[in-house]
Amino acid sequence: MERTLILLKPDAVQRALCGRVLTRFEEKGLKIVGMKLMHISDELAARHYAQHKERPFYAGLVRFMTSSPVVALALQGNGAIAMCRKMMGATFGADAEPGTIRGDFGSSRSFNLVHGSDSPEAAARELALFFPEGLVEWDYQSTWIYDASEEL
Ligand code: 3AN
Repeated sequence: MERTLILLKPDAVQRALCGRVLTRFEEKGLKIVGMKLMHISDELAARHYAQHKERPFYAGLVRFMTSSPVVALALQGNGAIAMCRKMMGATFGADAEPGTIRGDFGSSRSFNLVHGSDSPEAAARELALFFPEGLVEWDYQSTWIYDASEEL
């Protein structure tokens, strides 16, 4: 089982697309083991994007990511990291294939709706940054479908 950090970025939240994007991940079979709406501080953005510090787009990227709330998600599943990256599509919507999240919902060349960890090392680092309190352990139970609450 792998876990990955997904961020629904400020443009996804402002465009009221959180539910639709989250639905795609849930329908694919990924399990939510962490979820919260939060403002990213300048310090957290700097730590999260440390590897891009020297890139020309860094300042704009940090400004964008701290401008409005994001939804931080920890998703779990077999091959979750690569699967989520595939579902996200190419970096910007204008280039992303139809059928991917960025390809279907985005046409910008700077806003791109979602972040997903790109390796097991990045996932471990990023999950610790966004969920220092830890993740939620739980199992799917069919009793919730059949309203057998007295058996819980
Ligand atoms: P991805 O999110 O597809 O893994 P990376 O890792 O190349 O993309 O870049 C990390 C983030 O930096 C991207 N999600 C994007 O928000 C931002 N970014 C990358 N390239 C550019 C660029 N040329 N202009 C503005 N932002 C960029």
